Amino acid sequence: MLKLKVPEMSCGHCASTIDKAVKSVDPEARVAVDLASSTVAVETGASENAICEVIRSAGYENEKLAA
Ligand SMILES: [Cu+2]
Repeated sequence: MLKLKVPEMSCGHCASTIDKAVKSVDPEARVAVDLASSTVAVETGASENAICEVIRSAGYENEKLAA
């Protein structure tokens, strides 16, 4: 499981933008957004870098956390 810190994520709209971005890379991905801690957990078969990149392209800087 990939865990990301996404500091600028602040509401449900951000969460759904990030969810869609991840699913554009891997439609089967499981995405769990926790707004309270500004973290996103992703279960995916895609590469971690691809997920980080697509979230960044959607406008959200992010940083990988230790799993
Ligand atoms: Cu938002």
